[in-house]
Amino acid sequence: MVQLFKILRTLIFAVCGLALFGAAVRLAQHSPDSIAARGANTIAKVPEVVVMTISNLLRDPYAESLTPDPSQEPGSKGEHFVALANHTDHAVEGVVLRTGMAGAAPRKGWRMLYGIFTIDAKPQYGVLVLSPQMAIEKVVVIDGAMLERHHFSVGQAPYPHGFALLRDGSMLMAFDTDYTPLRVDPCGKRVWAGDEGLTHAFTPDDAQRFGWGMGARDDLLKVDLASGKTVREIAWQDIAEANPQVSIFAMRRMDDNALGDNPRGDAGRYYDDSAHINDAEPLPAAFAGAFPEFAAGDLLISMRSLNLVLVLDPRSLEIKWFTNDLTLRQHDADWNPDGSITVFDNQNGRDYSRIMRFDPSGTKAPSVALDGRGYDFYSRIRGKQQGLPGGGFLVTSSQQGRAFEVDATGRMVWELLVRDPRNPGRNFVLSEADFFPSDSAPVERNLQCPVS
Ligand SMILES: [Ca+2]
Ligand SMILES: [Ca+2]
Repeated sequence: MVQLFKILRTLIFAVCGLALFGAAVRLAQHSPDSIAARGANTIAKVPEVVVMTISNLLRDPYAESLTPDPSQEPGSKGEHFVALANHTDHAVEGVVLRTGMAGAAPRKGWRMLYGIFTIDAKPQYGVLVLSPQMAIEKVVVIDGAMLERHHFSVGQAPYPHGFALLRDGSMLMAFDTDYTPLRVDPCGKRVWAGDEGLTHAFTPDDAQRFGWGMGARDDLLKVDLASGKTVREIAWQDIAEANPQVSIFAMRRMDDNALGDNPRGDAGRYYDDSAHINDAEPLPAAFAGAFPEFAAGDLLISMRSLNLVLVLDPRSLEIKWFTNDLTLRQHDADWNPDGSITVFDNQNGRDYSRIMRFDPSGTKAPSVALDGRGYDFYSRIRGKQQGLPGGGFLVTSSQQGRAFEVDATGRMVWELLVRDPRNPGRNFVLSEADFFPSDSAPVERNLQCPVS
């Protein structure tokens, strides 16, 4: 009898739960922002989270972040790499360096690496802070418990992506696959997890009040850096509609010959991943004088699917400049203090990647600023580039698990690989390496809390 009562009670609870869920779904159609709608949305995602959690338990979550080690591939010259000096209490394995090429010395300055590293005998997301002597001075471990997806704690993300060091020494971090971004203080503690998933780069504005990232809907998101809350969304379709004279967006639109008819205004829908925005970077006021065509705060945007790099006024959505005929599935467009724009040109599907330089004033023709053929440089997807003071580049060749620096004369000065000690011949994909001057105040603030 007691057993029957328990079964009946469970059934009644289940029916009530289903009825409530159904009511919430109906309400969601009328008021998508209501608490009931958000609750229904969260419940609807439970099966997906359960499947993801089980699959994460069954497979190596880092498997898809591994990539061939270029130094172990056929045809490699077999250069000698050595482990980085490590002044921290953490054991760091697999991060190896070679220097002293052609007598060149590394430029004086700090570097930060953001990616997956073997820390304390297991793969972990982290930030390594390298001294001007290229020694590891600090390790920030990003505990998987900090990561969230759809407001659930998930443990692992496939790939850490955008990174930025803020003036107070805290760090912005983005991950792929709509995991929420993080702000992490210099002591490695989470300040916040954002309210929306971000992918790719995550770039603060001048005041560091807001940051720009890319959302899961292939949109631009403006995020309040004090709270992690999204305050504005710009869909790529909004940009296309505001600029009907720029027909590039229609390249990813399906159309129909409509034989026997001649319809107007029937623009078809777009292919999936039509824009694939991967970078949005506000023009710093300090550089604005070098770009008279633009205003501080204008966004330099890369849209991978369209081979398109453009400058957008985020207020009016006017496209002020664009190029789409030289780069191929590019990433990381940067403003430079000399008035040029450089772009990490993946050249996806070809043999080598490169860095292109554009002069938006039109005075100088576009040029190849760094030709990957001289450096065995190829990253089919992803990648970061940073112009260095005095010339040269710091290049993150993500799909080689590699970073290298080239001086103003084109000499490679150092080269670093992130190997996976568990898998000889395989490297961890490296998200980003950033250079900072020796007297960088944000780096000093970051180092004030030595987490190791
Ligand atoms: Ca950039
Ligand atoms: Ca960059």
